[in-house]
Amino acid sequence: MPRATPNAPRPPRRAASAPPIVWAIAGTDPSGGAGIAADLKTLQALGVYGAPVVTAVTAQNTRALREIERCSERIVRAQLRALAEDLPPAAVKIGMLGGAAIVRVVAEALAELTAPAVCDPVLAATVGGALLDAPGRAALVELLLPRLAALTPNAPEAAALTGLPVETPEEVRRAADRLLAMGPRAVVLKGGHLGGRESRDYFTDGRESFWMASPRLASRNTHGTGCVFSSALAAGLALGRTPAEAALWAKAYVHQGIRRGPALGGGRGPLAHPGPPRAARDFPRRETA
Ligand code: PXL
Repeated sequence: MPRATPNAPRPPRRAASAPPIVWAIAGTDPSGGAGIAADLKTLQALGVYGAPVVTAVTAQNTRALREIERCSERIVRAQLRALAEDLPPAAVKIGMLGGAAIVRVVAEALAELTAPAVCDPVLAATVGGALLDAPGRAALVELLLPRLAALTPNAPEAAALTGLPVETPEEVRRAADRLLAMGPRAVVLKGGHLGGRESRDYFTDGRESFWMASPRLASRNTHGTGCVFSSALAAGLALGRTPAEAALWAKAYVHQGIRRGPALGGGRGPLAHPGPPRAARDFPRRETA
């Protein structure tokens, strides 16, 4: 045997066993707090492989949203086809879509898949500014909701999609039931915008309904909580958790992220992404509804 020379390439290491793939279909946010960067950090931290499909580019920071440029249908369709041919997903996360044309392209791609899809019906940015126009909203209701494993609106999004008021616990339940009747197999209506000492989210899949309650944290670091929650839920589904288990895990991940968020920027800062939640205090209390 010849002696190994110092510069000889090392023999290849055995590939690690393949993690489940999650497609993240969303817009970009250069602050890294929200959008597709937040999705990828979340997916990585939770042990799945994130494949990013960009639908729009935004210019924003922790203080304000400045500009949006939507991708063409053509390039979004091409990204989805490239993934479909080579990297089939175990779950799909859908965030900002921008307009009806891209909603249609994404709905067509979902029709070819069996993997569960989670949609965060992104209508506005954390720092203000519309991220989906009115025709896009109508297309989302008509084409996308019926194809989803889970829909994860916050209270203003649930109100916009149903036309119902969403403020009291009873209104939250009624709006979630209405959304469930619009097609998704589960709805998590997030109560982060509703105020109160606790942040209370409502889960229903028509068979099982419960509240997920966590103490509200006094923090500015809530940029992209919607993106992070829906990505964590998709990661849970990709790893074989039920939608209810995945929702509880996702809320724990967001709570941990806000609690440990780095102090960055002068406005709404990003969450931390230190890995799967483990501390008992990050897990929500589950209350049967
Ligand atoms: O969290 C919703 C969201 C989705 N996508 C982009 C965003 C935001 C919120 O700020 O900026 C690009």
